[in-house]
Amino acid sequence: MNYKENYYESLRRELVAVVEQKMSPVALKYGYSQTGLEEKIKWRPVVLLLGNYSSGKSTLINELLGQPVQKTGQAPTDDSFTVITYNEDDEREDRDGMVLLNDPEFPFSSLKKQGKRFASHFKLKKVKSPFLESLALIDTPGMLDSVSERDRGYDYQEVIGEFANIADLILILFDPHKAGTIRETYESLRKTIPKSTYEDRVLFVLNRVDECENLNDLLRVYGTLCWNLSQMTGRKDIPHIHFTYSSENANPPEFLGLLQNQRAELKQNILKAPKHRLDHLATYIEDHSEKLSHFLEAIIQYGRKKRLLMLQLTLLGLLVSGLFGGLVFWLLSSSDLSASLSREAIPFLGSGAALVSLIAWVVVVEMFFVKRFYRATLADPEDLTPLYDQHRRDNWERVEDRVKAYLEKSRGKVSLFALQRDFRSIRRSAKKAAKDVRAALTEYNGLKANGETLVLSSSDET
Ligand SMILES: Nc1nc2c(ncn2[C@@H]2O[C@H](COP(=O)(O)OP(=O)(O)OP(=O)(O)O)[C@@H](O)[C@H]2O)c(=O)[nH]1
Ligand SMILES: [Mg+2]
Repeated sequence: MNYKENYYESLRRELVAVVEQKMSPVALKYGYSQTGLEEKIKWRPVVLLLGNYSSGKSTLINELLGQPVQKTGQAPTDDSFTVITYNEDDEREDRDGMVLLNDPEFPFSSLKKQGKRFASHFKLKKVKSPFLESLALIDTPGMLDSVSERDRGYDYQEVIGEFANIADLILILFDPHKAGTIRETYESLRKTIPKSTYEDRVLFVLNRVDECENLNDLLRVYGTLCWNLSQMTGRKDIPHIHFTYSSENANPPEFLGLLQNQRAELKQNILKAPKHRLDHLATYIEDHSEKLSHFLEAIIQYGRKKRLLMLQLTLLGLLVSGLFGGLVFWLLSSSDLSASLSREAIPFLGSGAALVSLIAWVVVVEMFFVKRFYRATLADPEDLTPLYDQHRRDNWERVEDRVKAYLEKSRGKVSLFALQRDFRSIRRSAKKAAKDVRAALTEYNGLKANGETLVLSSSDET
């Protein structure tokens, strides 16, 4: 390993350690996540290929690997998610979904909740190919507009979201016949990938352009794709789109001479996936620390509101029971009974009445209002958090259900002290990690790639 690779590796380990030691324990404790947050980021760099059926995902993968690993064909060919990773041995090794989901070496355990149907559509192929030396590829079933989630037997959008979280680079392939009909895929990406990294992590590819009859046809397809993309993204600016076609076609139409096949450039970009890993890790920490803080903040707010409500009710209860005790005292002193009672008995009975009414108040009235508050909060948890900008609204959308689930599970009994301590610890470690990582990334990017030479900063030179 040269200096730069060493630097990369130690930085990567450091980031995974921050997630594992600081964030995961809190995330698991409160049910923010069911599996350790580090699980998704500790494996090798991952490139995810998405797109319509027959858009050429598997053909591209075979081309990258230099061998026919994936089945290809004109009709919808593959309904499985296939992870393709490096094998030391020449002989290919395959694993089925169940094994893959349960093996802690891999980052897929959070997909276990998708059930057996998903497991039977999930597999791993270990292939000896130089292309896979520093990354893994994930081939996905083509999008079919006619297939509903029920037909699939698992939640396709959620699965795509989980893979997108793991992936360092995502390719979305279109073809001229179905340019831009992948709203479902797009929606799950939008929900899972932080906006700030979207542009760096997603590559759009218009594939099979050799099937356009002429330049006019290609421009028409490009126009349709741009229109559909802007409809999906809600943005007017169009992302860079790679025009590519398979090298299988030895006789591309003449007009393509005007247009460079960006296949080679695309391959180079895919090979850069490991470079995205550090950025992905830094963003992963920032994103989860923001969401985890928002999650804890909402539960803390619940605890505070409940404490205030109980305090107000207790004060009111003291007042009511005091008045009631006073009333009993006054009634007893002014009634005929006062003669038959000893002098100490009347205040004693008055205080007793006050105490009993206070207990009754706490048990009946206070509990009634606290339960009502609990139910009202579950019905509308948005009251727990100020949503003053779109960023917070987006984050809230991702954590709201988890906040509800925690409140339901704990039946609204939360420990403010522990929550506040954990909240502070997450803020502190994430802030420090994010700052250190950004500084380290700048330094890393300044290092020369060739061997052990590095650009010295002025402080290093002295
Ligand atoms: N002309 C042309 N044909 C292509 C190109 N890429 C793929 N094909 C053909 O298109 C068909 C579909 O390709 P696949 O690679 O199977 O597509 P896919 O996206 O994996 O499809 P599913 O697995 O069904 O989702 C195959 O017959 C390929 O030979 C291309 O660039 N140009
Ligand atoms: Mg395929």
